[in-house]
Amino acid sequence: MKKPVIGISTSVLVDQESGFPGYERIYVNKDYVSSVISAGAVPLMIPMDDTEDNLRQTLELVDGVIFSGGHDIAPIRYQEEPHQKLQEICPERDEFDFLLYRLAKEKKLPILGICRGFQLMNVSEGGKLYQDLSLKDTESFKHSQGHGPSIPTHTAKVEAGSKFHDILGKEEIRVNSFHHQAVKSVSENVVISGRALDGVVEAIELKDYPFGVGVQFHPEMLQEKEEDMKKIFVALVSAAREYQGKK
Ligand SMILES: [Mn+2]
Repeated sequence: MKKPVIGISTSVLVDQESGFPGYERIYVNKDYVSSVISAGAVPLMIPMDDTEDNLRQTLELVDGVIFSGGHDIAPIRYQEEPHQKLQEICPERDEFDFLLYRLAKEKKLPILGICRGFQLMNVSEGGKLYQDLSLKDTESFKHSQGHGPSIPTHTAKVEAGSKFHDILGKEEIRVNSFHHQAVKSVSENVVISGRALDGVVEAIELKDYPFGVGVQFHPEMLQEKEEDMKKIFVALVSAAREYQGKK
C-alpha cells in the first residue's frame, strides 16, 4: 500500500543574501519535512496560494495537513486592533492558511497545527489570542527561549481523557517554547488539552473531528531526540493512513 501524504503549509521568506535581494521565496523549515518522513509518510509542501480551486485540487493529493509556524495572525481575524507588542503579520499568508484550513476541515482531513498553525486553528474556530504574553492577567514563564530549538525548556500538563493524552500516554511532557502570543479563549468547538504550569495553553484539539490537534510548541524541532514529540507525528500519520483507506 502507498504511504499517506502529508501536506505542509508554507511561508514566504524575503531573500537578503543572494544575488536577488528582496526576492520572495516560498519555504518551510526542513524539520517539518524530516518529521513527516521519519513518521512514515510522504511530505508535500503546499505553496502559499489563495486560489480556492487550486487548494481544493491540492487537498485531493493529501491525507493530512500540517499548519506550520511563523508570523503573528492579523488581530482583525479575532476582532481586535493591533497592540504595540504585535509582531510581524503577513495578511497574504493569513488568506492562504485560513482558506486551506476551512477546505481541509470540509474534507475531514487529519490536521496538526504547530505554533502559528495552532493559533490559526484556534482563531478559525472562533477563539481569541493574547497579542502578547505580557497582556495576560497573571505573569508567565519564559515562553521565548530564544536558543536551542531542540532543548525542551518548560513543562506542559496533559489533560486526562484528551486525544492528546491518548497520543502521549502520559500526564506531563517537556516542550520547547518560541512564542510571544498565547490562546486567550477557545470556542465551543475546541478543547484545551495541554497547559504550561503558568496556565498558558500549549495544546488544543477539535471536538467531534477525526484528528484535529494543535500545539503551541515545536515538536518538529524535538522529535529526532525526544520520543514524546515523535509520537505526535506518528499519530498524525496513523490518522492519515486511516483517511487514505477511506478515500
Ligand atoms: Mn510555551
